[in-house]
Amino acid sequence: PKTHYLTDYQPPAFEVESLFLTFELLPNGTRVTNRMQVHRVKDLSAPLVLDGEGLELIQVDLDGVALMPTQYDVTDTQLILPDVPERFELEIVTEIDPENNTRLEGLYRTSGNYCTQCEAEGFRRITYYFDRPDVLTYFTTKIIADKQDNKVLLSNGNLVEVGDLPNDRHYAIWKDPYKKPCYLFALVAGNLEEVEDTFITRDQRQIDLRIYVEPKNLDKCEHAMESLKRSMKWDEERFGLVYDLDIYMIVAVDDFNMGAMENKGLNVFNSKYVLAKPETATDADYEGIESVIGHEYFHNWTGNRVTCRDWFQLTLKEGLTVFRDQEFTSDMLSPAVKRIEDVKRLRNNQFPEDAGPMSHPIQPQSYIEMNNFYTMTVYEKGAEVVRLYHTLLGEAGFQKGMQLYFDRFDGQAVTVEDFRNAMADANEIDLAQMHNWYTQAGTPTLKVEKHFDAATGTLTLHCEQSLKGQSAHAPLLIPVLFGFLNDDGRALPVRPGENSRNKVFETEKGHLLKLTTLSETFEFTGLSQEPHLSLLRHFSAPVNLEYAASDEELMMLASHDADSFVRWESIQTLALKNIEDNVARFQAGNGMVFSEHYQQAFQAVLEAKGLDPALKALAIGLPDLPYVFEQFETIDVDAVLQAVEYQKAQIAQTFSGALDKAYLAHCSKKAYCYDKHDMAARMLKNQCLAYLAYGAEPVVRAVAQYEQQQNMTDVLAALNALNHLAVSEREACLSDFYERWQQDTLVMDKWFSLQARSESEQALQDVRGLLEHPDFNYRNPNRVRSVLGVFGRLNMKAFHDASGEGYALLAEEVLKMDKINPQVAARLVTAFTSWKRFKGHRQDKMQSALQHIAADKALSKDVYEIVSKSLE
Ligand code: BAL
Ligand code: ZN
Repeated sequence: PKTHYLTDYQPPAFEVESLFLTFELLPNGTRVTNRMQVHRVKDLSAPLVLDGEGLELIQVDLDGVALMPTQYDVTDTQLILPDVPERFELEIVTEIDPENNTRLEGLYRTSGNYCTQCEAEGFRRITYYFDRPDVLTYFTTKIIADKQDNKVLLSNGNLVEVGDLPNDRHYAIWKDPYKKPCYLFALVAGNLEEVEDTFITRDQRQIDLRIYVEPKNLDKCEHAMESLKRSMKWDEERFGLVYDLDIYMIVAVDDFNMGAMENKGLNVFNSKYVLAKPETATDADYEGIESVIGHEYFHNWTGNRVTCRDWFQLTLKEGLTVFRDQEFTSDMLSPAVKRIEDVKRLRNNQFPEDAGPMSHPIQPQSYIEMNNFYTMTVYEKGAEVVRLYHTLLGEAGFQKGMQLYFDRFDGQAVTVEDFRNAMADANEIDLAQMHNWYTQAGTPTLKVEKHFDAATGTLTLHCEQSLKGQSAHAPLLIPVLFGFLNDDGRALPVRPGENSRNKVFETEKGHLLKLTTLSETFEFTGLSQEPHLSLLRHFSAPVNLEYAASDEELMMLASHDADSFVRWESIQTLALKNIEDNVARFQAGNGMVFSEHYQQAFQAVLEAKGLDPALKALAIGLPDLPYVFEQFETIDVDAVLQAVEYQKAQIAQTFSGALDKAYLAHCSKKAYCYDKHDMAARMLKNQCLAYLAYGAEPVVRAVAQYEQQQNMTDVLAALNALNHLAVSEREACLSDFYERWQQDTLVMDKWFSLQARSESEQALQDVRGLLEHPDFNYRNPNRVRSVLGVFGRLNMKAFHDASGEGYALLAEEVLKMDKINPQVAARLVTAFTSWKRFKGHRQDKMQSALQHIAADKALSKDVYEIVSKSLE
């Protein structure tokens, strides 16, 4: 397969003035007529090359004259017209088969309805076109379909005409007044029902809001609609950005590769991010819906109005829009909780990606299959890099930069450099060094050493940055938010010494130190005592911090620091130290210990007065396994799992009374409400419940909570608590759950995923059973992910079973899935990418599984790219 390089970018040779698409919808033979007005902008002799895949070409007309097949070339991926005039009209007729499109790229059918997914390169599966984001044009779309099965006919922009046709057919014409690249095109048709509402913009325009769903789901749209209205209001208030069409439509479909898609005026969503009611959706689902609805809405400006020049710029729109959705959630719920959740997400998912064979900078330099680069790195690390600008410039400076960005680039396809220059020019500062964050892969390590001279009251902080395996990397600009504390946790003054005045700043987020070189010393004076350091407050840069804090210091920070992130981080570090210690003990054949300091910090936080219960829940939770694994050069699965098991059991045993008390104190009979206080209470209660299930009476509370059936958050937490136990209560609850919810696809995904991640001895066998279950469906990505994705990513015990059977099972399923949906298969195979990190026989067996996949000669380029890079 071909590798694409950023350095090969060439501007397009042709411009499309307008595009008129006609779809005659039929499940197995949809006819697409594409009429475009084109003119040449450069390269007088260049042929016209259009992208197209999986299309049956019926006819090509140039300026109204049908071409003979000898006048063009058709390959598997292109239509080439060697000789075209400077300005011309081209009409291309193709036929496609939506019913058998299991890749879910281009036009396909889901639950009997038609829908599209074009990003990144799906439009070429609809018609021959310039499938690249820097060719923008005005789209008009005519949809013709059978009336009986397609009451609703939707596309981008405004509805301009509808009418009836012979043979019980009808049509609709949609015109989008904004120029767009084809990846933002969408079409939806079928028998969907709509929920309607309106939003009044700050300039008093009324926008029609519509959510389209299958009739059975009409009662689950309220939260999504409220989330949309909140997003629209927030973007006006915080970013000054107002919606620009008269209608905003969201369609929920069950079969979707991504979470959702920001097509202009017509978002298509994975139903998981639309449908919710308290009985069926958890707090995490509600929060996810609000955030994804926000994300897609925010793309209307950051992505659609200003788009990407090429796919190497993906983080331009995704990093920025994730940053915006993070800020939205933070403003709607709790900023402290949101920041910690985002850091956990980054560390559990992006850090391992960046330490493995698929590691890439937020602006990748090359790819084989673009879909493989919709990654945690481009999205989440990309958002962290946008956050760096925000930290450096402050809210007002950042907004000035955004304003200039839109003033300069509205309606254009641009680059990450354009964004950086707008930020720099608007604030009249030099941000050139930020470039290094875009071009270097890997999680940087920030090492800090302190030295205190009591005689002069001077503190020196020596800071060093490094990137693993890169001896001479270009230095990153690392903003470090920090504070000094005395023994009681009170803030001490920060007075930069002579050499540090221009590197230490007062910002709206607190004291900020700017590290711009590989190694630098910062001096602080006027200190009457040696301060404790609170470093990387708010997690101000996506780095691994190495600072040798003592247990006493960590305990003090966990109890007293002004910054919630540092408080959480300090207790997490104590937990991690305890786990690491026990891993070493296990490996040496010694008994494990339960750290006194961790116990004290745990108790202090659990019993702290006035602390947000959500922060308590996060603090007393153990670091997630992927992050624990990341701490080790070589991963000893057995030792880590034993150490974590031990830690949970010790917590349950030592704190059973306090956990039970906290559990009861946060139980409530109140009806479900999506409210941060109620959510916080549920979070703490359910964290306690999870620990109690490792104690002396594991099932009592969980079974009672399950039986109450108060809301899905609590029901699922109860099932989770029971999930690792080999007890009849677990089976009884799971089967009751199945009986209640077997008709609800999204709820059934939870039932599948619970079993796929069970720590029980039976798990491997259970996963085999789930794949044979009548409700398992290889064509539904959510269902596949809820079994195989969860198994490979979250079930460390069963996936890494010493027999190697977990690996063999996933390898076979990847091969099977690759023939159905390569994008989904490629995600599943990432469970193997870190194989070199594992110890001994596991490493060998993971390698064999990858080699087995690689031996398939018909692999998709999606899976091929990941497997081949992993085996290099
Ligand atoms: N653009 C792909 C889906 C998303 O990030 O919104
Ligand atoms: Zn996005």
